[in-house]
Amino acid sequence: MPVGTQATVKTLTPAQLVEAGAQMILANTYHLSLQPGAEIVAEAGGLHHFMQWPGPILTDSGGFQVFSLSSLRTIDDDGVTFREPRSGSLVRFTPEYAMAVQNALGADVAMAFDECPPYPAERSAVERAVTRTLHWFERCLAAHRRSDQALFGIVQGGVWPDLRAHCAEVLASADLPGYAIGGVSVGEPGMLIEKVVRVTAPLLPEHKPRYLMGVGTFRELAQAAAVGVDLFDCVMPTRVARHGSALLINATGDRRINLKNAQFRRDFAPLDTHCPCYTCRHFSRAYLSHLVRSGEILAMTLLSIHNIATLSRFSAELRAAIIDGSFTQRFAAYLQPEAEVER
Ligand code: PRF
Ligand code: ZN
Repeated sequence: MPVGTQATVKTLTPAQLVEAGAQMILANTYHLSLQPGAEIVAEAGGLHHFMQWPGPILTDSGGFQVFSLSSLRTIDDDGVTFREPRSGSLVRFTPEYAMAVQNALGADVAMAFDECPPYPAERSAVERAVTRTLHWFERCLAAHRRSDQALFGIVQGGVWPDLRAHCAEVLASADLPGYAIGGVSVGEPGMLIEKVVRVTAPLLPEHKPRYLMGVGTFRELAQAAAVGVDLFDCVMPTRVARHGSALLINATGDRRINLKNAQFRRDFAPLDTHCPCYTCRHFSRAYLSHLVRSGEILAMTLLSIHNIATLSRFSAELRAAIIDGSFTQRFAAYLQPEAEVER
């Protein structure tokens, strides 16, 4: 899922997103509850209609954003109070409020309101976060009002396998339509991300979607898919695009190029000769380099199209390789520890 925090995947129209191969997008309860507010989106007929996105939408619950974006937050067993950066006013998020907002936004998938501890964190703090996340999950379930909206639970537990197992077991007993692995990619080294996902994914029901939140790179996607993760969201492809970088991938691995680099000023080849995206069908690296150097908005759009197309194609290749049995062989380079591949 490309990330459309503010009910827009930055710089792209829905038509451009569809053409780039995006199937489902993510939007944020935290941001949309502050601006324009859930009532306005509901009055517009819901998020799909408001933003004119034809495919499925998932809204994150705001739990993670409250913890990562707000200053002066205080957390108690009932919810979180924080200072809203724009107005400076105090805002309160509870599981009931997060569900009311998500019900009003009307995405296809709503996420439970969770507590995502940072890394590193004391084990006792992570234990408390798991207990809270599970209590809050029960309250989300009770407050959820829409039969046309799936509610996914979120597994927390930091880097402790027993806490992950406990959280996963309690959530799995609720027989939900889907499950997420939260609390990873919060500053820990790549090896730990892989390990936490490897121990957590198999604890979640095999026939329900497993969603790894806020991940990731090609390597992280391949490693997580290898242990049974189905769904991802990440700002990386669109964020690096807005900073002038393109993602490139071939049989031997992936890399990032920054179009500001002098070597591209007279490079009249497309970003990737094998990429069928709109950007690669029409424009040269030299033109993109010129747009980036000139600070033109079109650079962000064209690079975002290519980066989303590239990650969409990579996801499609992961799916195809799972189905035809070639996964382990085809993605071998990504399934080894990073140091061995990059040397
Ligand atoms: N919880 C929620 N959203 C998230 C995360 C989480 O733990 C993460 C962690 N990578 C990203 N987005 N609700
Ligand atoms: Zn392309």
